[in-house]
Amino acid sequence: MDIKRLKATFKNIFKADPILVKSPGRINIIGEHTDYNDGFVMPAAINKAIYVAVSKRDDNEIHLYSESYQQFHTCSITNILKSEKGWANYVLGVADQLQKRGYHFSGFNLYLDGNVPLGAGLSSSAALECATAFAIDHLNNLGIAKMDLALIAQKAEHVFAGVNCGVMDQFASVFGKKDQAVLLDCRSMQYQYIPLKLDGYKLVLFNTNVKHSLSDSAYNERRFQCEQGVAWVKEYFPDVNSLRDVDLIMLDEVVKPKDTEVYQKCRYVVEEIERVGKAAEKLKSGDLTALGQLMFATHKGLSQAYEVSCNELDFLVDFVKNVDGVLGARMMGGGFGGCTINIVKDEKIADLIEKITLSYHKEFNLNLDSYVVETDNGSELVL
Ligand code: GAF
Repeated sequence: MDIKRLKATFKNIFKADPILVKSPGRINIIGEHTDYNDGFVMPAAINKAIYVAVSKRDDNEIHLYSESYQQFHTCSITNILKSEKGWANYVLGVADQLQKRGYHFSGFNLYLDGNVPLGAGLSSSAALECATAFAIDHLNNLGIAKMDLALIAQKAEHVFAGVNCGVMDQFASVFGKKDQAVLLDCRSMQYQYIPLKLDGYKLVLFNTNVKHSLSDSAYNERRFQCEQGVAWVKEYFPDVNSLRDVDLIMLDEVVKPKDTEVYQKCRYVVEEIERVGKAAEKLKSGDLTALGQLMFATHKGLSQAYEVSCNELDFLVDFVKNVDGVLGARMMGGGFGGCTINIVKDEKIADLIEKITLSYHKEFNLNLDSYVVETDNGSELVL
């Protein structure tokens, strides 16, 4: 990202000097659809980020400009309402949440740019929310703890974007660390960094370039199905509060006879929570082959049981399954499009990209984008 150009463009538009905040997108090694079930996730921040340049205003107005959409949005800080411009809602939602929590801050100008591919499941929206929260906090000396910034950003997504997401994406964008994955317990919010030692291998993302329209509604529906399963189990096991507390025997006894669909969904989540624990051990001990197998197992669960995959994602995972030098692959994020994440041997990457791109185009008449990603630090001020 050209920082000089970014600051100059801001100055040109808003006639002021900004602070600049960078918040990264994220990958997730494993632990999908577990965060809103009080389970574990293992994301990492990546070297693709959203940048916001922000300055205070001395009136009570919020003035926003998005470089990608080439659009302005303006509103009063005393009446923050949802906008028809989707991108603006991620900023406004955060400002709204800060106000609801009693924080006082001035009007502001915000210029937004970045290199996280939009709609690719790399959490560009969470990155924008986190960057906004970080910038308002910093400009106004609000002293908000990092964990609260992530939680405020998550709540903004619920209220202004209408997606009842878990906390993984915002957490990763704030707490990511270069060369580390983060193992997060989404119940206690305790976390530990695990060195991402990939000696001789790299993480490669394949972007399907599709985002099927049911992604948001299906996400909320899955969340509801998980809650339904928990409610049924709770009738017999009152100490159960989430799928984190549920085991397969409980599911077999209580949920299976009631509804096979809900059973399948809950079963996937219970198994995936267990898989994350195993995956963390494998990563710590450097057993990338075993980690890769767990990733394939996650994909199978997401595709066949949780039913959040799509033909394009399944095609990409099937394609690499028997390719020499690929240890693991799976769809990543909410589903219905976006990217797959793959662990690929260095010297095999170029050849794989060439072949899979050709085949994907032949099959779907769509371009495939590939990113060899590096991990990076979470939200920070850029000087
Ligand atoms: C999306 C959500 F935003 C996350 O909270 C998480 O649930 C993920 O889908 C699925 O693991 O990225």
